Amino acid sequence: MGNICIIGPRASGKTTYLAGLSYFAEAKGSGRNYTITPVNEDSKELTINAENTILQGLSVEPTRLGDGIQTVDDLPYYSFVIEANRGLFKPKTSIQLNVRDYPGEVFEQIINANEEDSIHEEFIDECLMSDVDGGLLLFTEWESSSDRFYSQLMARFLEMLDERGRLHNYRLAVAMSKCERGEIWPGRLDPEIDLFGVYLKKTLNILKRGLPPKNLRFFAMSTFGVLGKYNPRPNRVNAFGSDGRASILRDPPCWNPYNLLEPLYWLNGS
Ligand SMILES: Nc1nc2c(ncn2[C@@H]2O[C@H](COP(=O)(O)OP(=O)(O)O)[C@@H](O)[C@H]2O)c(=O)[nH]1
Ligand SMILES: [Mg+2]
Repeated sequence: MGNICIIGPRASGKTTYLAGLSYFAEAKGSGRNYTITPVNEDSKELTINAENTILQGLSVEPTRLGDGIQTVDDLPYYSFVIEANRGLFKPKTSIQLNVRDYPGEVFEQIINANEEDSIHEEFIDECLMSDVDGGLLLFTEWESSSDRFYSQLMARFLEMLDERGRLHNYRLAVAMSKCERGEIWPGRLDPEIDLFGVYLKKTLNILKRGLPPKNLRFFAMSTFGVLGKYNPRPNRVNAFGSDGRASILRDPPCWNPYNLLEPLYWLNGS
């Protein structure tokens, strides 16, 4: 059973992804082949709110630095166990998913963090602890103008892996989230070439140069998915959630999230 953490900049879809994982496991007719069990208070609450998050856009209030947050213990921590049945001849997979709900800016600011910023240090220490097998990194902007920023972030992240002796023993699943968006949906089939290789070339190159190929893989994911196999219209609409604009599921009976579990299986080495 491996420990996996989830990281990503602001609004990359981390909370929605976790809500989607727990709600999809319950959704009628989803043909789910996994169970997800919340194992602490924060994750139980997230599970209770999952339906509202996905159907009404009432996502958990975004956490902002400065709201009295001094240390990582002031931030929610979600802990789940996922058990998946992947087919008749495959062993059951068991995954321990631990996610500290960091405000995205903690991740975004690793570039400028200095030694007094203990929260950045704690964040990175927690994500790169020796009993963490790997991380799922969610990116959301594909426009080429984001490439410069993402590549700087990744250069710093690789340095931090190196400082902690994790450069050769940390798996990194790099995912483009919200991939049901029309412009990028066709690129989901080979995201390394058709998404990262086209829009985020610098980011791709820095990662490929820095990490052993066996520890790096690119994914495309979407918590909402599209309306059908032959109907590539996004299964999402805009709504007003607690946090202003939010996306919600457009047609719940047709819900088919894309690649929710695949990055976790790969990170888990199964
Ligand atoms: N189009 C689309 N929007 C999404 C998806 N997942 C999340 N979002 C939206 O992206 C915004 C940020 O999501 P959130 O989960 O709060 O991001 P976080 O800050 O990384 O936790 C919200 O408006 C979500 O409704 C997705 O799969 N597709
Ligand atoms: Mg969040």
